Amino acid sequence: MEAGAGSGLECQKIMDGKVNDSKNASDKAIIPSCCLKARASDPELEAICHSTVVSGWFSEPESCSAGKRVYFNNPMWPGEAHSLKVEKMLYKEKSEYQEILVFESSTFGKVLVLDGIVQLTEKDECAYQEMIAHLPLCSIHSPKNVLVVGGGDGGVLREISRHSSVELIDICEIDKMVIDVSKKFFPELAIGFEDPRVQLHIGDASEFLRHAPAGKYDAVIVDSSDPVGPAQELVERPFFETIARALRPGGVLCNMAESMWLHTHLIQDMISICHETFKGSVHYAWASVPTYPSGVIGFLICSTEGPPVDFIHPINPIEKVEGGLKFRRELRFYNSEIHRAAFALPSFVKREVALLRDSSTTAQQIF
Ligand code: SPD
Repeated sequence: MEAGAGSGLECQKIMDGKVNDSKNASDKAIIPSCCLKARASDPELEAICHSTVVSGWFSEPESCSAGKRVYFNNPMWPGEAHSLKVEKMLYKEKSEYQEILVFESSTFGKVLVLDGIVQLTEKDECAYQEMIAHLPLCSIHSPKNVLVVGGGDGGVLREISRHSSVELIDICEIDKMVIDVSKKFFPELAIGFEDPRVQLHIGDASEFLRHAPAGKYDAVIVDSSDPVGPAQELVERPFFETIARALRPGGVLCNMAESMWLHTHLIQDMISICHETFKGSVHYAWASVPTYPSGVIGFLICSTEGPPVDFIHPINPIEKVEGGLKFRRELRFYNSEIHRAAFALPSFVKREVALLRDSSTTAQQIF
């Protein structure tokens, strides 16, 4: 199905609140991409999620509001709630952009939550940060200039620092308070900011990219929050176009790309846009992160036109990067076997995502 086409009804169901009735909820378990776009163009429909702790349990999230309506679901994963037992609340504050919450959980260590959504836990953050950094950087020879979009906790910077060939790590984070909170509560991640190669830019990433010299970066890593609220435009075409422009020929993008169990529409949209924008190769990879909805997270990984990039067989394996395995701390999740395995997709994903393209295109050609 073409993006948005025929899905206005689904959009209407959600805006009418019918998504909470059990029949409709089971009919449609994911938010259609048209709704995400509608929200972007109509501030009245902007979804705001709230952190709630009831009887010592944090639930992601208990309630969200869109305009005047309140939903007892997150529109990104309706009909589900993910909970962690809270040992101690450590911090709760509203920044200019979002609500920031930190708590000590019983089983996953400290947890960082933005607008009611878990961003990381001390126990499983290694999987996400290591994958989003090393999938792209191990796929190109000798990366030098890297840009991180978002990533204010510093974990992705920590991982990029393992690459001794890298000379410059620009990071553009919109919310300075996230950085400050990470420095206070998550020193094992915020240590990433101590690397002298890091240049911090506080501001809007689209704006930053529009002013970046064309072809400046070997790799861009988009470590955003979910596309509800401030991160909405990070899944839209103009944003991908500015990234493609900022990359050198044969440069690579790795973008957080949600869950294949929950968001095939959104993944389809992103893949479609990236095929048109990047003109090199476009792949989808995934990893297990137990505290993210459905327990997995995906990565959209693309290259611009130029020297071809073989993402599946890393040309720059981490095991051969000087100090790569142990810089600052040992790798906990990523290795070259996990890298290759991350591109193996379940059959339903190959089928559903392949539907996006014209019927003559097989799943094999896409992945
Ligand atoms: N559903 C949560 C996705 C969060 C992605 N960003 C995590 C930031 C960690 N550096």
